[in-house]
Amino acid sequence: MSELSANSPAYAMTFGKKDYEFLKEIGVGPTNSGCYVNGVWQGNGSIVSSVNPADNQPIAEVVEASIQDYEEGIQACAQATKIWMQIPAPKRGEIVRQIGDALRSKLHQLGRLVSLEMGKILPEGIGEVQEIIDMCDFSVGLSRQLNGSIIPSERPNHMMLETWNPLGIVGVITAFNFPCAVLGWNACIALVCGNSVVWKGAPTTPLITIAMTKIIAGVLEKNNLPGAIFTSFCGGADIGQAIAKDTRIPLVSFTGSTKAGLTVQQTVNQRFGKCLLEMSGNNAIIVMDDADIELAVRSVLFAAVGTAGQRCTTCRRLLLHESIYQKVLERLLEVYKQVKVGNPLEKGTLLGPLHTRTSRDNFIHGIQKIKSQGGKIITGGNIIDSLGNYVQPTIVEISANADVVKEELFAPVLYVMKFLSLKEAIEMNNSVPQGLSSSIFTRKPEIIFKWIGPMGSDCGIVNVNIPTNGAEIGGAFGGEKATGGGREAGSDSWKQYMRRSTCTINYGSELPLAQGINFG
Ligand code: UN1
Repeated sequence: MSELSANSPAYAMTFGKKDYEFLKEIGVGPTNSGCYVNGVWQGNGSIVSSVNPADNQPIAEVVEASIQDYEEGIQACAQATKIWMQIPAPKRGEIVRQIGDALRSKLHQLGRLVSLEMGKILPEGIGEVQEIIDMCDFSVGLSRQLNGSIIPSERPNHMMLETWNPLGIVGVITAFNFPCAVLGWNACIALVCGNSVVWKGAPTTPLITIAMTKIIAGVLEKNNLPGAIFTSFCGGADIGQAIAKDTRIPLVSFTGSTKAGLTVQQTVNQRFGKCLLEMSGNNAIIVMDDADIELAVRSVLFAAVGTAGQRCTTCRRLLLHESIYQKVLERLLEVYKQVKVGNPLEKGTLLGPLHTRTSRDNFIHGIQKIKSQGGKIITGGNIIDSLGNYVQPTIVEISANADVVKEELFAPVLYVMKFLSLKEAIEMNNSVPQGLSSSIFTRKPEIIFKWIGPMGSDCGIVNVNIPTNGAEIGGAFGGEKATGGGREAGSDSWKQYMRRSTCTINYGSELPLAQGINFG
């Protein structure tokens, strides 16, 4: 065992804690129906166990959706959509405001469940629920600002305007790593825009899907609205495929791997549906020679080790100017040694387990591949012997050209590389297939503006002096290239959840044609 041993006092863990009492307060029991269909809880598919990543013990059982459950749910949802889209947008905003309040009252219980079931540390679990509350607040304001525009017409007595109408049903497929925040980004906006939502949560986080749905269902019920406005399914790839194929769903928002997302995109495109894709990232932090080193080191720690490296915004590549290379690396090694690995629910833990046994196996295979491609492990590189899926936070020195550097390994593994000039650093940043997030550490305005300009980072998120992860909801979130091109959450992302109607109105009695055409 290396210095990061499970037996070391720094890694004291409390496994097997069975304190699940709080789950009752958010509507989760030992056995649960996993589909909310037409306002009723049901489930006729497989029975699955939700497993605690900290000890691989089952937490509770869930009955997933069958294809029949899905069909029933979509039919009811299509009916409910007709009611929902006719409710004025600010009134829809009021419903989303109530959802935000309901989430506020259960913030700690829901955050605890995220931590328990996904494995991220409690402050991050609570932060994730806070992210949906923020999205509710944002969307309430937005519900009074779904503004169209008036465009000058070239024809006399004509008026041209753009109005925004709901799409209908929005399908939302989310991943295990943000099992509820990503639902929030999509659902809050989709709902105020007048769409119903069909949600399939990640197969390994069904309890969060159920608890979140119960909160939303409670608000719909209290307001005498059809439950089918929010239809939700626990289930696997068959339900995901059904959503992708379904012509009743004009927009499918997918979060997950590039591989799975490509299949979804191709299926949705086949039927001329729209896709909003938020897929793999391979995010770099660049540290220039003038950077505030302490700020950079703290940022790298959060970006590379936070959420056990399982964010799509996790920093996977650290590009260091050669003149500060050694200094930064030494400081990083110092802070990595202080990282407390342990039960994510326990105070002080910084690194929880990976989400599943498979994630841990992927880490093992990833490390083998790294070594076979010339990677030098500077720290970490091993799993930690325990009942859970714990691995060591890992730093690797490797060539930027190694194939493995182009891939997303969903674990706390950081590749460190050297550069000589800004130009070289930007080229390295842009040299991977993915294009989600990026950050540079510098104090020089000329570097900052080059970095955010046309010859700078090619990512959707282009930060300065902050980590690659932890984006606020106010900005549009998403990335380019193999990340999929989608933009979710803030800014004008809402436009993707609506259809634009360009209306030209003739209020005169003549028929002048555009481009001056005289047609008889
Ligand atoms: C994700 O990993 O899928 O910027 C989303 C962040 C979070 C969202 C991450 N707000 O890190």
